[in-house]
Amino acid sequence: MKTTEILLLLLCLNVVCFSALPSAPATCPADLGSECSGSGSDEWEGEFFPGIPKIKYEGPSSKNHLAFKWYNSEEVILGKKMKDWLRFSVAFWHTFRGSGADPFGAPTKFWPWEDGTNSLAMAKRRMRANFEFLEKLGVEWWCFHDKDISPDGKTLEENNANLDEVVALAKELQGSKIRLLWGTAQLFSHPRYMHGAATSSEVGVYAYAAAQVKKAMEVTHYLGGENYVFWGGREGYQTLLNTDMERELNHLARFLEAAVAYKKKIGFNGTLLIEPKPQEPTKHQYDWDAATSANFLRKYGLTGEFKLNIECNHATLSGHSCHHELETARINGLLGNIDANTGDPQIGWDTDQFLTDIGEATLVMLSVVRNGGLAPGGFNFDAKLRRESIDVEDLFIAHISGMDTLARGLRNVAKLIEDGSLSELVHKRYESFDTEIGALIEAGKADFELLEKKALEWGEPEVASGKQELAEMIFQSAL
Ligand code: XUL
Ligand code: CO
Repeated sequence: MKTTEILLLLLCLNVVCFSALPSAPATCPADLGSECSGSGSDEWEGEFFPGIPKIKYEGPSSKNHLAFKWYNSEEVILGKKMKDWLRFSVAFWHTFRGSGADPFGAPTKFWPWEDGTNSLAMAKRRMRANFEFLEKLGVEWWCFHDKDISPDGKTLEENNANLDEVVALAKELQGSKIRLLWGTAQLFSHPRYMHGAATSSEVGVYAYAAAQVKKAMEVTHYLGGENYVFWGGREGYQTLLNTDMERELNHLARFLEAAVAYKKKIGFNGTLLIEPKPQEPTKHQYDWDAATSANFLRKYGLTGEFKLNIECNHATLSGHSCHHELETARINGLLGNIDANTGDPQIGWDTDQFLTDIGEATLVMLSVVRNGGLAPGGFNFDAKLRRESIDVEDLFIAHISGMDTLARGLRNVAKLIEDGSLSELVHKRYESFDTEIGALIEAGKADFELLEKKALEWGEPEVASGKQELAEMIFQSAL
């Protein structure tokens, strides 16, 4: 039996496994980590995606599944090119390391360019595949986790050397056309991070995490990255009985402070982003939602140094809509980037699916337009193919569909703005405040004595209809 088959079998003994393994070609999925080793060449004969053309815009009537129906990159909508509103990015981890494994099943995806190893040569070949994918899809941005683009060595020094080698190739492949939206350090899968990284009870782990983030920030800067992301991973608790929450939050704040200082030291001008998520894998994460994260930044004096990366699936896990989270971030001046994905209404975990709901996409774009765009942030497709989608072309179809959905959302926002009746309805709803007394309230100049005087003078107030169904009707007519 080959090493990879033994590894897959072991994986299946640990979890309930339903797949027929022996027929699967040898491969080494991302989550098997450095157990897979091997040597080979990073070269690859011909194209990684033969038969897939450069994806073009063909318009809404096209039946070609390898064409855009709504996303027309150069078309100007609301004063900006679509590509500048949308700034799409491919997430390396899902698209190139996603194996299709889930808590009950082994990997299902075996891409032709994978040789079954987690070697440096394989990492470089995979990077070449990434850039061909971006070029054919017409996406100008990409995002990575350090651990997904390069294999670990035996020591921190070896890890860093491997990362340098892969990043040097990525820099060459980026050329002048492709840019890095953001980089991040993956501080959650290695066993050392079982208690968290910056919130670990072990000072050695805190230091190791700092060293890993330091390096990830350096390579993000080297690649011209526009942002750097912190996602908690295991920052949080399973039970407060064994957790000193106050101490952990302080450690986290000190860690982020050190990241700000290091960013300045190396001259990295990118935005630092925090990505809220309520739980998973820990029961409670400290960056629960946008409001919690904003308050954390305020309490620890970090406002001004960080923005938020709002992920739609994380929003719904926290019990909010994506639109709510985007608006909360926006009105706090914190909307930096969007991890564009969606969950499944019946499955209560982070399924990271491509967003295909036109209504939701329209609400997302409403916030983005109100924000004047996202730059230097963008839309990172933190989304993966479903376990059952195993053809190479599915990678293209999924991204095309996600891009078209958001493009359609943008077009709908333009329709709503042009029509004007929704904003008129909202404006009308608050018009009782467009008065002398309303202006005093909004300026903070109406004290309780004055308001009591008015209440006595006016008597029982008249209350108008909220027009909720009318708002929904106007919204629906734009979709
Ligand atoms: C996890 C998640 C991550 C971050 C980057 O839920 O969203 O992929 O976006 O670490
Ligand atoms: Co994310």
